[in-house]
Amino acid sequence: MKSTLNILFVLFISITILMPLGSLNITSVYADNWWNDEWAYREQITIANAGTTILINYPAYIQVPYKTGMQTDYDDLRFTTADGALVLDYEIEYFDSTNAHIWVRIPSLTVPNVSIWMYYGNDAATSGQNPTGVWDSNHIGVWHMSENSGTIYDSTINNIDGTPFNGVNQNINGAIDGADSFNRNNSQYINLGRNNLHLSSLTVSAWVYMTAAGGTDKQIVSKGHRGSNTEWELKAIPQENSGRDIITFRFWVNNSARGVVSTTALSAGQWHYLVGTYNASATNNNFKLYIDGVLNNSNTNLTPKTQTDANISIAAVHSQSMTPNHLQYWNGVLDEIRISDVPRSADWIKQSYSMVNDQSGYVAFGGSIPKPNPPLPQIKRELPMDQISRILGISNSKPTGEFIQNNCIEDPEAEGCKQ
Ligand SMILES: [Ca+2]
Ligand SMILES: [Ca+2]
Ligand SMILES: [Ca+2]
Repeated sequence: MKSTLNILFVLFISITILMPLGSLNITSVYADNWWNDEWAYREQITIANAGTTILINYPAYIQVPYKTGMQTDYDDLRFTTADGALVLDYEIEYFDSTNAHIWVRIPSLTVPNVSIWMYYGNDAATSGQNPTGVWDSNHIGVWHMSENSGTIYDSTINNIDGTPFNGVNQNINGAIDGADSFNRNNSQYINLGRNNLHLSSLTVSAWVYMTAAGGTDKQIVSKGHRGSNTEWELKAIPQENSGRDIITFRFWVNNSARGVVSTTALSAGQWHYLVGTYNASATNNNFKLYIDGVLNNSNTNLTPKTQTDANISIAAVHSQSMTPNHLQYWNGVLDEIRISDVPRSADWIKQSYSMVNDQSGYVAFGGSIPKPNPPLPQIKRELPMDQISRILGISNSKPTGEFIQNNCIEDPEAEGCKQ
């Protein structure tokens, strides 16, 4: 505590001697104020950037361990930028007595890292969550699939909520907390609706776990089918007799595939992060497919996609022209499905994989810091310059910073404060 105060005192002097004569609002000299005196603790969180570009409005996945002083339901968590100027939007996907799984929107994830503050320790605080603020307007849908039953909620402002069909097992662990498990023998899928949602560029991503490879094509997420067209689809295609599946992200146009296919096949029984991007304005490599954060393959196909009036589905494709009207069911677990209306960058995708795959390698906690006592930012009186001179120790007695904080500001006439 003493050393902290002395450091701040040096800061106080160095700024003040540059000030013109007159009165001074002392609060303004502290560049790194305690954000809010109602909160008893803060801790620095440093997030490493896996790539080489700054990511704007990046939703960072952070596992926050429970700390003494926190509310047991984590209602008192708050996050701010390093300078305290911005309170950051966050969404708690899940919590228990050990930790909370949280998405925090980072305005600018700089290279090689960025630091933010996490505040906690306020028994009176109610939840500060703002999930729709975490997912910027390029996120069309975000499904954490953490529900154990009923509606599968979209965390974005678009509210593209899903309805499960035919006994989807919703109470299962995934890559990030809860997920949903699908048995193709029971024709299980999730209907997201929005048959009129037509995107130009897009990114489709999911964490996937195949219970078994082979069989038929297995849909992950798709915008459905009519006649000889499917608007878009991300799915697994079995390789004959190999026991492995390749992955494709594509349009189906007049009964022909237009898209990209993985150069490697995936085995069952493993989690993988799959991302397909389509850049509507690119004239080459407009399709890209990423596996586990790495570009696996790209392809150029400039044939435009055909809009269909079929629904968006998870774990199947909806067909307006076939009976039954869903087919190609997934077999296994799906988690964290997202649709965006921009082609996400390679660095964005690498970051998204890395923060889940190696959380402790990308998120560092700096240790709990209790609120200083007396709290420094509470010094709000405007003082005349002659008093500031005395407080600054431009005097024979040269009082220490700690002494000044505790005594001279409140009572400049006290012993040791006078010239
Ligand atoms: Ca509470
Ligand atoms: Ca999840
Ligand atoms: Ca679930």
